[in-house]
Amino acid sequence: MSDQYNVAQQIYAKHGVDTEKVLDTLQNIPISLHCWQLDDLSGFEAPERGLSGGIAATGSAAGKPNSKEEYMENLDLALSLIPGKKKLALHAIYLNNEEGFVDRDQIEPKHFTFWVDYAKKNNITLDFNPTYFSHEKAADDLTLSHPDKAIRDFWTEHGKRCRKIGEYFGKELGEVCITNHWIPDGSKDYRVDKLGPRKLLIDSLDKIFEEKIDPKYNIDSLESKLFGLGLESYTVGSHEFYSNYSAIRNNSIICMDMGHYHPTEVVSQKLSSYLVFGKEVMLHVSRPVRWDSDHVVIFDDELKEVMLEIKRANAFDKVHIGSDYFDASINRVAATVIGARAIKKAILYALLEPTDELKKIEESGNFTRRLETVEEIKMLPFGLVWEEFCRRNDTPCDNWLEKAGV
Ligand code: RNT
Ligand code: ZN
Repeated sequence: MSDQYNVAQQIYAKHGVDTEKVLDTLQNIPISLHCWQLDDLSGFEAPERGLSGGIAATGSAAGKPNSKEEYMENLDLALSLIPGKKKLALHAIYLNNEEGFVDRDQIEPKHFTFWVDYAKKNNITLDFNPTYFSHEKAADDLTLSHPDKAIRDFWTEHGKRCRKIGEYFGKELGEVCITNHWIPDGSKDYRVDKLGPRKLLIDSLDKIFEEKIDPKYNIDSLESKLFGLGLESYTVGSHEFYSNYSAIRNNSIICMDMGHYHPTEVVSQKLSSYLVFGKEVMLHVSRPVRWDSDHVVIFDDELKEVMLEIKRANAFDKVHIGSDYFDASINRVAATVIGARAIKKAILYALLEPTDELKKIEESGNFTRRLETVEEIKMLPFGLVWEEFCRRNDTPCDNWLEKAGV
């Protein structure tokens, strides 16, 4: 234990915060690291195939992995630089198809056994994402809501199979897998019939979720979006659509991506409206910049605010925290690590908040005092506790870029 940490411990104790308890709690809150920042979402299915569906990884930094082996080495390195508990969020295109091409409606757990082995070896667990894009059957940017039944059936089959893979991960690894469904479906320009595609989407989702799967092993989340690149005018799977679908059907939870709302609309303000109903929520921690939804996450105000909301609601067991960003303009391993560390820092920051003290002031009705206290506690020595966390996890706390040879 460093002297500096001891000082921080005493300062926080004066505010009624036990830093030892906080460090224990932080240790066990997993973040689900997305696998796709490391290779611009190329995957192993057909890496030469470009991205579709209104998402893009832009930039030309060197170091994109040239093989699966290189990819796995980079993943090892990234994981070693992120302190604390981790899950890994896979996409369906990161399958093993070394024995021949396997289409999305054909994937099975056996194409992912190497990930289960990897997870066991690295003491992590897994989440999953169907890949409803970057495929010739998604060329119209319509999948589960496509007017052509054959195309809808293809993607419905993909969704069903992904849930079974999620169940397999959950059984093998002893921790629930969140299978997160995001579809690109939308329209670039003015859409007249906005109801029709949503009816088709309801129907496809009902089919995907027909089979009950034990939520001990797999939970499905539905990720909404405001708009995609080239799909600016209409998104079938909007926030309102999925909120209603999951509440009415009670067969899934919502995934809120922090980059998927209007610029002045923030996830931190929405969370409590789900938590108050006892709902679980999946989070995609991302960073919107103007029209882009996927910049590398940094330790900014909204990230802190989101974690504070979870902490104040005592809901770290209800909110599944995953990352989601892609940037090809900087080193990809470093980008992965910078974002993940920012998320962990924000969780720590939230856990260290003297929430009881603040709530008491609020209840007293002294709002001047409330604002003053909120401002002053921002100066508490949170960084010293972060250093201690990194130290206890044998992870560098500064200059890790050089230390790791990134
Ligand atoms: C896209 C969604 C989605 C994707 C991943 C790759 O806007 O955020 O989560 O980023 O599925
Ligand atoms: Zn997302």
